[in-house]
Amino acid sequence: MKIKLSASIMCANFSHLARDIRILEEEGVDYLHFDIMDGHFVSNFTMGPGILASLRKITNLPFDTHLMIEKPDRYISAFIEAGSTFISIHVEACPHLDRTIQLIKKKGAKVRVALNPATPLCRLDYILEEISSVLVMTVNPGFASQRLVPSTISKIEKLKKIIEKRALNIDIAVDGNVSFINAPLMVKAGASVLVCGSSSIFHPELGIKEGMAKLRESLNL
Ligand code: S6P
Ligand code: MG
Repeated sequence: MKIKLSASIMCANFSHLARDIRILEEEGVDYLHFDIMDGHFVSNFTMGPGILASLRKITNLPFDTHLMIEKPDRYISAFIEAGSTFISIHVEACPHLDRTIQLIKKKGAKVRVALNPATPLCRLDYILEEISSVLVMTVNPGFASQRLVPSTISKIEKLKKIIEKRALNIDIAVDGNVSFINAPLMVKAGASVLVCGSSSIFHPELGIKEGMAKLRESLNL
């Protein structure tokens, strides 16, 4: 599968968002990743649908929206109307997971189902045919600049085998500490969508262009 890069906007410079998005477009990223946090499912706060709607006017890049919120059903329509192409929901926040998946599809977006590092793959058993991708959290959600949870690499490998065995066309997306060192390991394990934040594209010691070049070099892209 082609490797797709999803730029984590949470790690961009919020006082220069339009400028950063222009650079990301020039650099050929595939998606913009929006981390939505409500102070409950995770302890941090980030942004709401208004910010996405306003950025929707300045770019055609697909929006990859990651809901780290309680009761996500309440806000799915708002984030799709704000321009999201993909909606990620956490199994840990969805007691009626199939219903939430069907709601996203009915509203016209593609579904990614996200798993925290300690959540087992068997939570996907009965919904895998219904979704376009799985988001494997490779850090505990809530914050940028964390260290990889090492057991998530074998989790990606196991998920890849399950997808192949069931002959599905599903992307494995990975989110958290996708660094120049970890990214190739994640891709080797089976990941095809990389969420890129402060460990690569928005590395604090590099500009976006240098971060992209270094990431591409590490992946031979
Ligand atoms: C974490 C969030 C992520 C981060 C991204 C940051 O809760 O879902 O999308 O924004 O992982 O990247 P990094 O390279 O700082 O871990
Ligand atoms: Mg995320």
